[in-house]
Amino acid sequence: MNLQLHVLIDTLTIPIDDLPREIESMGQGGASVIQLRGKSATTRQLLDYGAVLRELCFKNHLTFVVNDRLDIAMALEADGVHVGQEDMPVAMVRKLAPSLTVGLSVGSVAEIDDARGFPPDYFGLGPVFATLSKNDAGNPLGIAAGLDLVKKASAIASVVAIGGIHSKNVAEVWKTRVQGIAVISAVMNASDKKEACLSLLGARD
Ligand code: TZP
Repeated sequence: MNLQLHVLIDTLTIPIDDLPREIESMGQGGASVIQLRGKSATTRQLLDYGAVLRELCFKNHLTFVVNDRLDIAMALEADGVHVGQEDMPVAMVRKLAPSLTVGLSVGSVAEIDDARGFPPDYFGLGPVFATLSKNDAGNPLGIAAGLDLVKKASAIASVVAIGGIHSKNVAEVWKTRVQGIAVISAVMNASDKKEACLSLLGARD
């Protein structure tokens, strides 16, 4: 699975009518995974918006992942589900939906160690830098501590770095040898989403 660039989309961020153009643009820029989020969305909103997103991901050869909600992921026949520390444990996700790719958020050695018994397919490791996109993201790890965690986590699963990553600091992140990065604002705040994706990926050495 190509983990290089996850773009996280909240149901409220891109109007549904703009999705076809914007998803195509992200795909052209090298995004490989689209994650549906919707912290304040109702189940019905997630299903309606997600159905459109799912179809567009299929059309543009992008992996479609649902954040937090295994029920929504299963209903939409998503490729994967991404869970946090307070969500359904990876072991239970595997039991209920063995074919799904599973991502797990981690931000400490303890959380990485905890995942050893039932490893996810990839870790979302962060926040690497300060972020305004998630209230409860926790303190930024910084690159030095982040690098340490990347090494530990890589022994268990692939690693995708997240949190405050943008075109000016992304080169430092790529140097840690993560398999991918995940972003919200770096792409959502850009009017040209293809360019935004290209510049994040172009910083890889
Ligand atoms: N998990 C840790 S940080 C974060 C999530 C979902 C938010 C990332 O958003 P941004 O705008 O790329 O910092």
